[in-house]
Amino acid sequence: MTTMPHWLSKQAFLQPEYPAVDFPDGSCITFAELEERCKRKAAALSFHGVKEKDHIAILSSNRVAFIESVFALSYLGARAVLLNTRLTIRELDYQIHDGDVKAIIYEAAQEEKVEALTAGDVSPLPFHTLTGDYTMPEMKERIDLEDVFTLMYTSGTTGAPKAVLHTYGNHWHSAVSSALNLGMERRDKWILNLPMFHVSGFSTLMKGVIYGMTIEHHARFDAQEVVESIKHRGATMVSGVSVMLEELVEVFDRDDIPGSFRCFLLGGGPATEKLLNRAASLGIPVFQTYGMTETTSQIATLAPADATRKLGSAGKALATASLHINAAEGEIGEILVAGPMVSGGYYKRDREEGLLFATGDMGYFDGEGFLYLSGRKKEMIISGGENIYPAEIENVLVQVPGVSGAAVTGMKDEKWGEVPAAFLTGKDIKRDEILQYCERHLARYKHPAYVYRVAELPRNASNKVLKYKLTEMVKAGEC
Ligand code: S0N
Ligand code: AMP
Ligand code: MG
Repeated sequence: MTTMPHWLSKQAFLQPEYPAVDFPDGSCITFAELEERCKRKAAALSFHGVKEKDHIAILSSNRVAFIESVFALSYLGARAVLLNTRLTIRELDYQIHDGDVKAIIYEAAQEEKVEALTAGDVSPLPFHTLTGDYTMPEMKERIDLEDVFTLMYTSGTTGAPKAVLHTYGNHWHSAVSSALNLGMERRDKWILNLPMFHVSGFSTLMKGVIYGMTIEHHARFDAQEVVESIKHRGATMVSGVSVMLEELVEVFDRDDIPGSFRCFLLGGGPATEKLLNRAASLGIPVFQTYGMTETTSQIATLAPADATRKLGSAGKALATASLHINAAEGEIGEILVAGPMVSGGYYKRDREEGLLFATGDMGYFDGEGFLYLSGRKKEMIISGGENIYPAEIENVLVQVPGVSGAAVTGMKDEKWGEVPAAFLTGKDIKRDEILQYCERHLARYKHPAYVYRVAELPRNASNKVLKYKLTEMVKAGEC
């Protein structure tokens, strides 16, 4: 057991008056205020019956109440199950049920969905019920690195979502290893505009309290707002996915940008060379990174110093991590990873044997040990940084009356990088009806952008659908 003082209480003690969270309107919350607010929320949650080890869901876009809830849960030793606000009621029901969620904390905008949930006995806790004065319960002032802190859902090849378990140790080592790689400067300020329900946004929040660094909270991504923060409010770092950087290069004026802006951490999916070159020509200090929910964000990162020489590489493993390729030297193989930030496994699923985690991503090392990603072994589509598993969509599509067979694959997309395309067999297939059905069952970003009716699905000898053939059929104008 390795314990340490609670990260937030520690910063509130060390630098009570220092801004923990800044806002674009110039207001801020100090570390002392944030600690106070989180403990008040912990008292409210305790009043509502939340106890140590309980699984409590949070369904919210980026908000201060989200941040408060996260640390309130930690002060009670409860675990946060982070839910994607874009999901439908059915998708949420699945995760809430699978995650053994006891109560759900949510923002007003999610009320309709929460009221329609059918999964078990889940207490609804809208943010507005968690204010007020309640008796302070005993707070967990020490963090045990082995305790589970968060659960975040990702899908698998079968289409059934599973919860990645993150311990405090995973988050701690992720933040510390990132700092060993990117360095830390006294006045660093990291813009938080990626969703906190993803590890991309959540890890920025962790860095804030672990480093004692200010985060600038943005309710959502807005390229102009990012530029304003860098130009006028001293933001030095920001994380984003490709589609965000694409927008940023459109509004970015290199002459206006102060030297204090030192990092755009680009992750969550591939980036085109065109985008990387454009960003480099504008002087945007892009650090390309490779990471996933299971690795609690970054596990490898490329510094701008190497960015031109190693264009497109995801760099080298962070100090505490290691990367391996399951193939002969220099050849493409599956990327295997290890390190203290790598999750120990999924909730209620058997732990994989062995030290290395098989990522399902394919890649190779160049002669100097730089990692290049070259595709995926797992069938996954990444649309604007959101992962989509074809099986999940296929399982829904075959339920539509008239559809006898369904196969989904990713197609290149100018804006989102990739989007799902559905290939269906059956009679009387109407695109509108398909999409209407999807509306109830799948988050919008999972809806097929293209629906093709085909006479039959191309299969191999063992009856597996040959997805690459589907793309070829489209290119050849055969569907
Ligand atoms: C790109 C974002 C911001 C777009 O969202 P926006 O503009 O807010 O959309 P809305 O106004 O809500 O909706 C407008 C219409 O667009 C559709 N839509 C929205 N998003 C998508 C999407 N991704 N794909 C397809 N369509 C989308 C809406 O449905 C709506 O359409 P209609 O009107 O028809 O309903 C947003 O998508 C976003 O925030 N993306 C990023 C998500 C993310 O964080 N992904 C990363 C997940 N991975 C990880 O967490 C691990 C990697 C990691 O940690 C990391 C990642 C990046 C950088 C650093 C790190 C790190 O290691 O630290
Ligand atoms: P998530 O499960 O949402 O954390 O997404 C992680 C996945 O995004 C990885 O398994 C990769 O497939 C993909 N990914 C992350 N970083 C990169 C990168 N630098 N280049 C290409 N794909 C990436
Ligand atoms: Mg938008």
